[in-house]
Amino acid sequence: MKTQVAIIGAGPSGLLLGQLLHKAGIRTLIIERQTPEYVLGRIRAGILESGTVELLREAGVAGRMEQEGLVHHGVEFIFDGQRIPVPLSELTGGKSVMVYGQTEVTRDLMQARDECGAPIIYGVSQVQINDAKSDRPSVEFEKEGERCRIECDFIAGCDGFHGISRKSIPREVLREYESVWPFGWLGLLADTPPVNPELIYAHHERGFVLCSQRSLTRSRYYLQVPLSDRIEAWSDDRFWDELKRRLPSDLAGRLVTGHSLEKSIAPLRSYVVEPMQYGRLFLVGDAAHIVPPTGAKGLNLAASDVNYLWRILSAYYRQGRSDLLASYSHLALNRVWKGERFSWFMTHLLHDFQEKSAFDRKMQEADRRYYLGSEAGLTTIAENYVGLPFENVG
Ligand code: FAS
Ligand code: PHB
Repeated sequence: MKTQVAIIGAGPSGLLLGQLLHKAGIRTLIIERQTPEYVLGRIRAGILESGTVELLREAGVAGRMEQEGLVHHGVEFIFDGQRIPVPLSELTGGKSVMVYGQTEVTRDLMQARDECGAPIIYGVSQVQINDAKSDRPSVEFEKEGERCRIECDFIAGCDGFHGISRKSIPREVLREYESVWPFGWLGLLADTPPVNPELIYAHHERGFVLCSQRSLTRSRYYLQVPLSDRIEAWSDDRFWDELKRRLPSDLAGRLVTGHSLEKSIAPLRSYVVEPMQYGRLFLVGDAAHIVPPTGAKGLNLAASDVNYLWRILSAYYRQGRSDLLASYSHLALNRVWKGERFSWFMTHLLHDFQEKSAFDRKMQEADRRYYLGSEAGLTTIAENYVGLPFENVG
């Protein structure tokens, strides 16, 4: 098999990159380990930055999002029982975020891929990357017992944190940066109306709370839990009771509870690998970086990488700009580290750290009072939350 860009992974990174390159007339082939149903079954992100929304429009897959997505112009913080509105649009010259689940983004991208007839192969195994440093790299994989080979110009490693792309780069080439957080997030999805029109990020002495949503009839809630907690110990009733204990009484009083459609505990990690390219292999999204979800940056940083890579590859094929190929890692990492910082900042600001010293807990409290009590503080939160601007390519 031959193509111009071989894409490993059919999550949001791989599908969005494939769609943008296809629209630019560049041939791609996507290979995916799982089935489409499995990929769609993963309940993950819910908030799209303004830049991600624009990119989905540029990819021609924004139709259903425009119909069903919810534009949010603000978000709310709570600490010491005090409710603090953050007027995102007012503080950022009109920018907003879109509430539209990653599952729906992935579904829209899968449908677009099917409609354009561009090749995608599910259920692959034994994937191997060859000759990434040459100008004729290739990808091998197995499908139904047959060994296959893709000859290509470039390889996009969009295969997530546990994929093979990052691991196929010699370890001595890579620099890894990691911080593992001492707690997890217990998430619950339910067909219940959201407790509040805007998202709520709440600090509480019993632990962090996030009240999010997928639509006006589907809610997503998260509770900070110890890493030792197991999902079997969390019945729906226990979840709802704990959520009510961590919310102010007026919100707890109007919380609509219901049966969980999905319930899971996710560990929190901050991770970046440098560089994000090796010869003609480019790492994209979770293959290169992970953030704690507190800043709603994971999916959006994946889109950020795609924004840079598709423009660089389009300039290569359409204007002969091979000089831009070497700029991908630097451009992507500039924005990745700002996303890592904001996610780290929000996680530090809002979670309960049992092991912190009394002094450090006072510093954390002072941070909350400063950032949530000043125009400058609220503005820095708002401009990072809606998404910082992309740098120009070339
Ligand atoms: P993905 O991991 O989504 O996709 C990688 C794809 O590659 C997968 O389909 C995988 O099957 C495939 N693959 C792996 N190895 C392969 C191989 N060898 N060959 C072929 N295919 C292979 N982000 C937020 O912004 N907000 C959130 O609330 C949030 N919650 C999250 C909760 C959880 C439990 C997790 C794990 C992540 C969460 N994230 C969240 C982050 C998440 O949304 C990611 O940022 C996003 O999925 C990144 O997309 P991809 O880079 O495409 O990686
Ligand atoms: C979600 O809806 O899943 C969500 C929203 C905002 C976050 C994290 C997760 O910061």
